[in-house]
Amino acid sequence: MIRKIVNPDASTWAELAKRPVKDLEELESGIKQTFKLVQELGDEALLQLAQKYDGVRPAQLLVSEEELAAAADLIDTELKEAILQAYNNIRLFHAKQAENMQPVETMPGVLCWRKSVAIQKVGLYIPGGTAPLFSTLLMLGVPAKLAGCEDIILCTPPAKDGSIHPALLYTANLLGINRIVKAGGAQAVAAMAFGTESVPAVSKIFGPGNQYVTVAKQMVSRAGVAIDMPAGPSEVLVMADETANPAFVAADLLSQAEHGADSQVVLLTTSEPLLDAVTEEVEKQLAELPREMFASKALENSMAIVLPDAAQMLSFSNLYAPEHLILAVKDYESIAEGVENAGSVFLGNFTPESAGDYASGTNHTLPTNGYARAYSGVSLDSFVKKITFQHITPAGLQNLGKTVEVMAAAEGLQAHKNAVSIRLKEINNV
Ligand code: HSO
Ligand code: ZN
Repeated sequence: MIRKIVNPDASTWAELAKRPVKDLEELESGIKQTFKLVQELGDEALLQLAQKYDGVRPAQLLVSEEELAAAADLIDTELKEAILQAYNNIRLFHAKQAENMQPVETMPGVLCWRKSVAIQKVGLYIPGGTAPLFSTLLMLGVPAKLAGCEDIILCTPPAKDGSIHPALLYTANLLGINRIVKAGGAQAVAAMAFGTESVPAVSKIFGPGNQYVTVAKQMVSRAGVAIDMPAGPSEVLVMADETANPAFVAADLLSQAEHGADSQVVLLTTSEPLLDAVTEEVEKQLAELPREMFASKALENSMAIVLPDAAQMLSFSNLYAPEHLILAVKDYESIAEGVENAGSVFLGNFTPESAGDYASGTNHTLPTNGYARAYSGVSLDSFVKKITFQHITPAGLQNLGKTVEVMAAAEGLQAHKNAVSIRLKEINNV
């Protein structure tokens, strides 16, 4: 059960805010072998490794048009409608993120502007397993499409019978993503990074995965392929006072805990009676969960901390920098103003994290492991480069030139100075 800590001394906070460290380096040599195999054998390596790790050698590496077309009939209408609703909300929220910067005339005749240009080739990774994360495909596919990425490759491991979950295919169809590769693990990352006969090499790889996928992404990022962000186990921090509903809080903690045994769940509260009520609720609700095993493991390394007031809860949360922050407190609006480090914030008693995980519109690919101190979650920006442009007229160079000449000379960079002087001379001669 959750570890209870009452009024910890401030000197212990930094230790409490630490995530367990995992040494993943030993995985690297195995992953290097996988990379080598993919680089040498291309598609054939992916097929062999599917046999080895997924228990099936798919007849074809790519999902066929027939498989894609059949997906809609294999899932029920209710789910299709839900996916459509989520798609619309996520699309609305992400479309508004488009930036249209007007050119700025920094001095007369000196014009600067910036434009967002899509990353042409991107790779999306969706893990397989018991819970097919078609919601993650929405979170990555919607902004990729909105940004205008030309080539979108989706890699996901096949089930034992060689198929891909129809909800995932239905979602891909909706997004207009039709290059779907039946490959998972480090081999999928390698294929997207280096390219094979069927998988074009991409410039940026997105998506969650197990530790092999995570380490493989880190390794290709050292070789020049961009990745969305460093990934770690999912986490939630709930801040709750006496106005919180213990059953709601318990449900939120469990919704994060069920993701995996290594999920991080933290409760901060000013009210010990609330903490006791939440603990009771957690036990009750946990027993009913199909994924009880994962959730109870996650709770074992989680904590509930009692603090004297809301200001201290906020300070601790900012130190911890949670991926998800739920504010089940009376003054959630003013507390929200003070949030400095968090991936995504959920305000009030009726805003569960699940809403953001699936369908409210915000992205659920968020920084974990304290990276929220410096990183943002995935957004439209993640799929574009922002290129700056400038145009200077002869009059503009007359206005700006001296400044550049003086600075270049002071840095001892004569050729830089010359590039301006040579032009000014020409302007002054005509
Ligand atoms: N909470 C997860 C996202 C997710 N939840 C997907 C359900 N499906 C990580 O932010
Ligand atoms: Zn979730």
